Amino acid sequence: MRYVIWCQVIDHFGDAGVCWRLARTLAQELSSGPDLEIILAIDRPAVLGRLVPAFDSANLGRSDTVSMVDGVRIVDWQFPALEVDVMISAFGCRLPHGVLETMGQQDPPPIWINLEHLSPQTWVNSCHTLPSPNPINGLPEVFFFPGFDPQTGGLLREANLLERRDRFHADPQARDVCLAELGVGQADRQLPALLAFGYADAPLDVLIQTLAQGEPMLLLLPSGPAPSVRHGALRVHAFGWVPQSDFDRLLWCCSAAFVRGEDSLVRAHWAAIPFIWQPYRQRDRSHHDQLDAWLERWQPFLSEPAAQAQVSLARAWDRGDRDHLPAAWSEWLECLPELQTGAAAWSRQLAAGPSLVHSLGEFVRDRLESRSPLSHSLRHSRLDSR
Ligand code: TRH
Repeated sequence: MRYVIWCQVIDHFGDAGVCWRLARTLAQELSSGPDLEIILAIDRPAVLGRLVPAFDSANLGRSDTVSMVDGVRIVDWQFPALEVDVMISAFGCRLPHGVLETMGQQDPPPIWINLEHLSPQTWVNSCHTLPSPNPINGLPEVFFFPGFDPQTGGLLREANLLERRDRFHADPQARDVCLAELGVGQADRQLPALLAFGYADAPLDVLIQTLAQGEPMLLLLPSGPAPSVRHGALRVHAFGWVPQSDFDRLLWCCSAAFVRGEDSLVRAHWAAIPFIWQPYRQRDRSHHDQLDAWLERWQPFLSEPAAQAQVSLARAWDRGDRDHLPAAWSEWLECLPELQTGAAAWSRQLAAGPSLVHSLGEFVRDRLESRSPLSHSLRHSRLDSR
């Protein structure tokens, strides 16, 4: 059973970040026996190399150098995709020339899934798994939406993630060890930590000035690395960058976070901490609508004052509203205990649903079963009952 995931990196890290997490989780949780093959074809392997240090992007494509990492075969964009059972084009990427034709000549043709971006907006619910015939090869490309509602494919979540999170919190040394690995000094490791992972237009300077006037706190920045700097009561530690496999532990050290894009948004939900999301910037400013849809989803988990505090800070951060950020931060900080309870409740509700890989595996199995008996041998694809 051969899956090929096509990843075209637009910018930043999320395209590669989501595709890698999907590929790795499929390889670990979709057990179709010895013939399972998960292949990730990526057009800018160096971006993946930043996330996955075990992957040597410089060697990809050199002669027959093949990179196998965590059960995933990583290939370059010119990969000759033959005899593929499941084709996943991530975020609607345009498949390399020739792949569309090859797919059309394959018998039976591959199941073709277009893995869409995650959106908190509810319109995705009615579009999930809708097929669209491709004009070149006539094959149905199925739009597969991750999402927050049961009518979608759910969110990427490794089977043992929440148990690992809870074990981390139960271990009195874990946070100190993790922060020490980031280069945080012993005294500063006792402080409550806040991660700020935003886009260049985020008003980080105003946030630092505001935090400097508050209670002692450790601010973690994915820049540098550089020695910690003190600003009033604030310790700012630029830790550089951690491998994607350590990003969850980074979140688990924090009492709160600012995250962005798609993958770190989902990880913050699984960390079940109070957090603010900065959506990926869109030229038509539709990221404001994305944010408002996400803020709407907080309502059932928060009282009116806490929900308003979440809206005020998220909008001030997302819009770069330097004037309102200080007051919005103070208001949010006052609601932190309730924001913590609400974040944990929403996280539990999201975790009660099937993970994206589970939904994807079920969808593929149903499609194969609806085919001719020929595919009976493929029916052994199954998901561990995790
Ligand atoms: O980097 P991003 O802004 O990626 C964006 C979004 O995914 C957006 O939806 C997409 O359209 C655009 O790329 C092209 O944010 P995101 O999605 O959180 O991805 C960041 C990845 O980087 C995520 O997998 C976490 C990882 N990461 C690390 O591995 N180490 C780190 O130190 C940090 C801070 C992040």
